[in-house]
Amino acid sequence: MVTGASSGFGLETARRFAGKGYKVIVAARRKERLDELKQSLEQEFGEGKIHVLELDVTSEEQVDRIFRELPEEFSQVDILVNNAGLALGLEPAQEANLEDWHRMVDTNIKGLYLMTRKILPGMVERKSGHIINIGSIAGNYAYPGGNAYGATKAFVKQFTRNLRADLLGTQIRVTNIEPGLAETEFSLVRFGGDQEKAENVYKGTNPLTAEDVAEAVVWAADQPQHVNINSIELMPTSQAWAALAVDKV
Ligand code: NDP
Ligand code: 8X3
Repeated sequence: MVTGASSGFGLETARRFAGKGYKVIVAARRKERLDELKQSLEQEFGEGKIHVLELDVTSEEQVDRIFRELPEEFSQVDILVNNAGLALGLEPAQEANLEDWHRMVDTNIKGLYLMTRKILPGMVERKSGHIINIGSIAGNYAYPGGNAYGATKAFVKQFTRNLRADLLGTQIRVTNIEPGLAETEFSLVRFGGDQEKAENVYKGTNPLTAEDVAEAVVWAADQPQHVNINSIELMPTSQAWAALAVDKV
């Protein structure tokens, strides 16, 4: 099951898993996009492989009824990719829009733990499963304007580790994938649909692609059962750390 499969990392991850013969549940809010994805993947990899789940991960009620919506053959989730997420705005904290902060927390934190809490009991019962969270370098390093977004990804990082602690002895694996600059619809969403501003983020950078990140997700899932990849941090070669900033008077 891949959340946020209507675009970017989620879409490419769904494609990779389908290509490897997995049955894939593609979940997101934009159902038309998921329907198109299902059609294209089933044309490529065969009928009956993809199930579309229209889902807003921030809705406890929708997450709660997932299993009532899933056909029998899709009801045992082996791998959950908690990918649905977003950044909104890049203003300094004192100017940030509170509504944006609420939405990032609801999606990146609450959505991720609602999904995890819903899917985990079945995995534990079957003694088999893998939860792959999509964190970010923004959860590891601070940057101006990263404020609430980076903090939501720091939650993803620690939640992943704490899940590992809770799940010791159950055979369930948990992984945090932490990408850096990657060209998807991420910046378009962050800048409220401003195409030019979004394109400028990536101009001349040779950023990561959705395929690069999907490759890391599927690689982590493909490891033998006794190997747990705790985290993978990946950046484009063109991205690195800068010196800490100092305010000189
Ligand atoms: P995209 O904007 O291309 O994709 C985001 C996906 O999340 C969409 O499919 C969207 O689907 C889905 N989504 C958003 N809100 C919800 C919701 N409430 N319920 C269900 N689905 C939702 O961005 P990316 O592919 O880049 O982002 C995927 C993840 O990767 C995010 O968690 C992001 O924070 C993280 N990330 C991105 C990086 C980047 O530079 N691109 C780097 C590091 C991490 P829909 O709108 O149809 O619901
Ligand atoms: C997305 C990467 O650096 O734009 O999580 O926050 S960054």
